[in-house]
Amino acid sequence: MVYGEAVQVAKAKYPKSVTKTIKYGTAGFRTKADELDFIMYRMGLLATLRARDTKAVIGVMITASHNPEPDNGVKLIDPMGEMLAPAWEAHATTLANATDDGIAEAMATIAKEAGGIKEDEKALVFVGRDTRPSSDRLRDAVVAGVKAAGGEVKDFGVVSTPILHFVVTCHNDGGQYGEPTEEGYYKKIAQAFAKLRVSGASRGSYEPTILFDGANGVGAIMMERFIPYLGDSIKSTMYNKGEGVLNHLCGADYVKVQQKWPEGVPQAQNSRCVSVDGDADRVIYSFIDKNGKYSMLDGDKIATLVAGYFQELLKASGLTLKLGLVQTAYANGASTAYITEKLGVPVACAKTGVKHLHHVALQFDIGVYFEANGHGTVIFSKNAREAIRNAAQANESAQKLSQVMDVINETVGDAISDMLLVETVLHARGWSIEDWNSAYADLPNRQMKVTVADRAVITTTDAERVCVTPAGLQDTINSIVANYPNGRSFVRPSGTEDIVRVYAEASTQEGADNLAIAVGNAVY
Ligand code: NG1
Ligand code: ZN
Repeated sequence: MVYGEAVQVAKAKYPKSVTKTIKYGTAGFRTKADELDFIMYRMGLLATLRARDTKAVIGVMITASHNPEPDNGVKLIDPMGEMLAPAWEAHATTLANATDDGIAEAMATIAKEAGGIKEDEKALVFVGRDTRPSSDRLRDAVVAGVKAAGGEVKDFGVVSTPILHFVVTCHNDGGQYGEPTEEGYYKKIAQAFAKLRVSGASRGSYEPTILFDGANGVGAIMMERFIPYLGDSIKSTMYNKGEGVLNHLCGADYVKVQQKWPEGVPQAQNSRCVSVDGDADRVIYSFIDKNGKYSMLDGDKIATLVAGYFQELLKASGLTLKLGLVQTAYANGASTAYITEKLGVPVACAKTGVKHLHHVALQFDIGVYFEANGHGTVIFSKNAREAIRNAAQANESAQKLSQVMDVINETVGDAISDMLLVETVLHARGWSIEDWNSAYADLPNRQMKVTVADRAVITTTDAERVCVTPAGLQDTINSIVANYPNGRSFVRPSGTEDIVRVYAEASTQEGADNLAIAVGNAVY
């Protein structure tokens, strides 16, 4: 029987242990690690089919990002580093929900729907994992899946999500984007970064010193390996290197959501603290000023800093390329006002989830996209890339643009590459973190989670800023918001948790808190 071995191995080693229906969502599959073995196995099967379908290497990343340590998850990476194509997200859901005996039929149906995938064609799958204790075991399950479907595996071991995206892309484009190895990633980025500061690492109020909060995860390991390549161009002191619990009271998600300094990092005044999340694809900055006041600089601050710098370089180089910024509804209103009114850079709003932002960013020659939580990157159209590289021969600003392009990991949001991008802009401007922070002041805001019987009853439109159902909810939200100066609030069902998220901002923290509570009550 076709795919018979896939069924046999499933029954013998990876039987289905969960009966409830599960869905491949924005974060792939993510849940308690104990419930994931059969899903990992099946994603190994699916990655093999997808590799045959695309005639390219497919990536499988085992991580639950910023979630607590007992969780885990899996995401597939398409050939050019993109998130899995929507039709294949549906296939992933089908295969994950099939019975053990139904696996062969599900695989055959997927193969047929994809236009006839031959079961004996070669397939290569790149696998990476984060530092969770369960990730090693779950890697074995993915490998078993690939092998049962007749494919081959290259295991990158413990690696960040963005490095896996990078190597998949580099392998599939024949090495044009870079060398498809972890070392190739460090080399490409470090070389470009060093060129941007040949005149010395200190400049004006900028000092090349950072405190690095590794969230006790893979980001710390990647950064430690990266440091030798970076030489003196940046001095990073490492904290939360794995001595504590992953993502616990530290890391990008904790710092952003709790708006607190990470534990385990000394509270040095006027020092930049860089926090990454559990798979190193998000980054958040924070600092304590000379008066002891704490400030957090999120994805919006990064996006506006970067977009402003690109605008300046474009102007100086004389290149007429369309620059734009993509945010989500969670972007602080003050950041949107700053970038549109002060800098005059167009801003587009996308639904939550980087694949949506990425898609919208494609409409620009240079698309800067960031979620407020620090996940994002910059992408360049083919036209922009060529124009910049050509102009770089004779023009200093274009040359800088070209080097900045090589610091960026375009394949996906990348905490370490984004950090080096921020450091590049701060260095170019001679800015301290305080200078950067003073560009605009965030509107006070609050995020809340509300548990409801069925979150699917809430549907939204206009990039999730307006509720369509239940009937009347949006009118109620509007009438509540009207009571708060500078008030803005929206609700949407989470794509990764069984909750509804409420976001509110207002001119005071008390106002934002009360607005979130009032809107939360209207949802409940
Ligand atoms: P959900 O749970 O759909 O809000 C969260 C984040 C997203 C994205 C995904 C994937 C917020 C408000 N939401 O999505 O931005 O990062 O997880 O990990 O931060
Ligand atoms: Zn992450």
